[in-house]
Amino acid sequence: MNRKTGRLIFTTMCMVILSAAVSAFAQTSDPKIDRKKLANEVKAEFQHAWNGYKKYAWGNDDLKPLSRSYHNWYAEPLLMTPVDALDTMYLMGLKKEADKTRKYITKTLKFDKDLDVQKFEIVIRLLGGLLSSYQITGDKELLKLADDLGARLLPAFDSPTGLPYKHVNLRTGKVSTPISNPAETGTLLIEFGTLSKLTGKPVYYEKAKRALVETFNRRSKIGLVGTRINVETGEWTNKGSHVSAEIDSYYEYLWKCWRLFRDEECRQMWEESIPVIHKYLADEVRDGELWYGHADMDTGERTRTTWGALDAFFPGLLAISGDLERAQRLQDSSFKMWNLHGIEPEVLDYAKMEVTRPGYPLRPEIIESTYILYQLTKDPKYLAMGKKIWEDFKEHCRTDVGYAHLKDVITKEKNDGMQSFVMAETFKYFYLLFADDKILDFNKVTFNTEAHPVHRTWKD
Ligand code: DMJ
Repeated sequence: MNRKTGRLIFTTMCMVILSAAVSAFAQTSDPKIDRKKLANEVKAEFQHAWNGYKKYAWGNDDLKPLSRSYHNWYAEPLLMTPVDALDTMYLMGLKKEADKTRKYITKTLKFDKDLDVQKFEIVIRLLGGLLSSYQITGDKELLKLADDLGARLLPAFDSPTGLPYKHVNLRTGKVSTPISNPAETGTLLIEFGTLSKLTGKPVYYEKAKRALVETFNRRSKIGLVGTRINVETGEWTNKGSHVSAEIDSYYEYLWKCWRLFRDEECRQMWEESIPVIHKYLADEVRDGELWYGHADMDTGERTRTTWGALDAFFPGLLAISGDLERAQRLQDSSFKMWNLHGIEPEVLDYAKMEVTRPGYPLRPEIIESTYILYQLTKDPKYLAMGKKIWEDFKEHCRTDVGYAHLKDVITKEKNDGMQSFVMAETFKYFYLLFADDKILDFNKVTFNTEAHPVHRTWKD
């Protein structure tokens, strides 16, 4: 064991002991939060949204809750909502409904289609969803589907750099859209790596790992990555650096792939990246509020003072990687953003506390971080935070047939959309926050970026 690994294990052990100590006190200390009641409420609301999907969008990708119709991403549906929702149903104990849905998926879903799909979205939602539900149920048909999908996506990696193209045709393997971003080139290894481990085919791990490393290798001299990259030349086409859209889950997978696969190179890439993020992106405003803004990847100079709904995953990532101090301060900032209008905006200028992009498409990241922080601290503050977020979410986004995006968090005007991630992530994290901790062993699970839980069931 080297010194870094030793330090890491020591820090993790301290966190576990500390969590256990506060846990005994915290679990009984707040009579106002009835976790069981809240968990049941979340489950009932998940069923409400699922029933809306079944009634008005069955067999299609997403429900449109205002027009009571449906939306498909491509010319033919790929069952985004059922696949994304399936493991949430199992975790909520909705076994009968989940079994019915699983059989429907294995009978209906086919990938031999002439569709140019966006590889990243298909990987995190469909490949991730099929693999986690396979691990939960042992249904080999789900693994077969995942293997078929994985093989059809592989041509995307055939670029001169090994960085994958953004789109690939599921039938022909034809690739398109060479301008991609770190989130799309670097958020593949949990899914492809797990597929390798479960099928015994190393090619999946190798291609996705190379894409992650090639992304890291193109960091600037000061160690930051940019927003857009050309996968044919390896040149950056947008040099904005941040932890927000188009970069976010690249960092998430550096840490999580070390955790899931014990891949030492992933840990090293994470350990080289994180101090640079703190140095150039962290920003303190007013009386010691911590936020993370945008900077130029070459000079490190501040370019924007914005934070948003997508960025709100970062406190959770800091927490699981052992930095509880920054994680808690940053989560307070996200919660401040949420409370500004009683629902968080897509983007906020934290220096001025002004909304710059007012939509809210039912994003899960803030509740994901709340759940992680509660698991690691057992501080009832996070239950209270989750309860407030849940109540606002229900009040402003619920419709008669499901949940709807908000066009504007200030006016609370709704938009006609309910993306599949609300079933995979938003309801799941709300539920896991309030439900019995025994439902899922937090110390053994790794969530992909779409909240599909993956377990290390293999031996290296
Ligand atoms: C999800 O599809 C994933 O969490 C992704 O990493 C980011 N965006 C959405 C949810 O906001």
